[in-house]
Amino acid sequence: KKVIFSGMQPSGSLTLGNYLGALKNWVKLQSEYDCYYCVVDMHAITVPKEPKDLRKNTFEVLANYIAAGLDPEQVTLFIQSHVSAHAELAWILNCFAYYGELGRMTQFKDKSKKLDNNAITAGLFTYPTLMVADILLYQADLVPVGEDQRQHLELTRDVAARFNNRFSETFKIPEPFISKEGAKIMSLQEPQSKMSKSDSNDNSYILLMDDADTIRRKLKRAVTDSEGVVRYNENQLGVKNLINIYSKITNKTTDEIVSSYDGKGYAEFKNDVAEIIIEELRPIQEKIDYLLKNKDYLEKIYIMGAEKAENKARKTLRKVQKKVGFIPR
Ligand code: AQP
Repeated sequence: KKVIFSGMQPSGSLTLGNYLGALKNWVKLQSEYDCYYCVVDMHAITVPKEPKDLRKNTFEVLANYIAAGLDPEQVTLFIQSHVSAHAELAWILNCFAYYGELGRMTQFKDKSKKLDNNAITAGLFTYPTLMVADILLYQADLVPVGEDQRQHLELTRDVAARFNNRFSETFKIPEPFISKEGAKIMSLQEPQSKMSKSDSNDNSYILLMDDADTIRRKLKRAVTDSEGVVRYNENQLGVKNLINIYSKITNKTTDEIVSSYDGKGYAEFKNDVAEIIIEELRPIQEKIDYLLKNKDYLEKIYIMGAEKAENKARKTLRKVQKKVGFIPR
């Protein structure tokens, strides 16, 4: 079986963007591939984070994975910090990634712009090499992510090829797996930027855990434009984003959606989008509630997952350590 690796940060609770852009695809791929799905808590401390929130969000993300349909018996679900090979390989790869290359990462540029100078950590800068290590440790063939992660995937391929050329064939060069429609869900408040769970404005995102009234309220407040006509184009980014969400959930084409709102206004359209989201999330939310009340079960899952992940990761790490010249103990 071909291998898949992907992960999400417990930098908050998961958004509709995380779900439609990535998690939904993970579920589709689980029976066909050998999947490693991780909660990347080490990535989540690259920006300031309260320890108690990190613990809470880590449990939530794991519960969200399972509730969205990932089967813990079929895929390997684990927490990144439980497998120390991630940190160990990341250090080595930091010595093969270039300063200039990391400086060109748009996620770093976007995130560092929002922080005070003395809050921009070295960890935020080297975040991409930790992600490179995550992927390469499992010799992943495919990495299902949202469009926003494409650049980090390119870096992963470059660093892997560089290492292979310098020594000998060590890493599999992974392919990104990015579904086209709705690959990037945008903020409801600033539809030119992506929907992000760490956005300070909570009207900008829908969480998988938002209740029906919250979803209705956030949709009512979603930014649109003064055109007043439901159309799919670059001048109506807010409306376009809502059409994408609608399409991704119902599998209707954007054309079908646009024609069904011929002569109707934004209020009715937004109202329908809200109800579609609520229906999609209802069964997931019931499972999330149940899982978060059963932490013992979640603990069993992540312990089992870490053991499986560690076995695979250790093999790659040993190979790499030997190639760079570290003496085995
Ligand atoms: N808006 C989005 N549309 C589509 N896909 C998205 N993803 C994230 N936002 C969108 C995909 O979700 C996965 C998890 O990403 P992550 O948690 O590693 O971090 P991120 O990409 O930085 O996601 P967020 O929600 O924006 O987190 P913060 O706010 O902490 O930075 C990835 O596959 C990503 O592509």
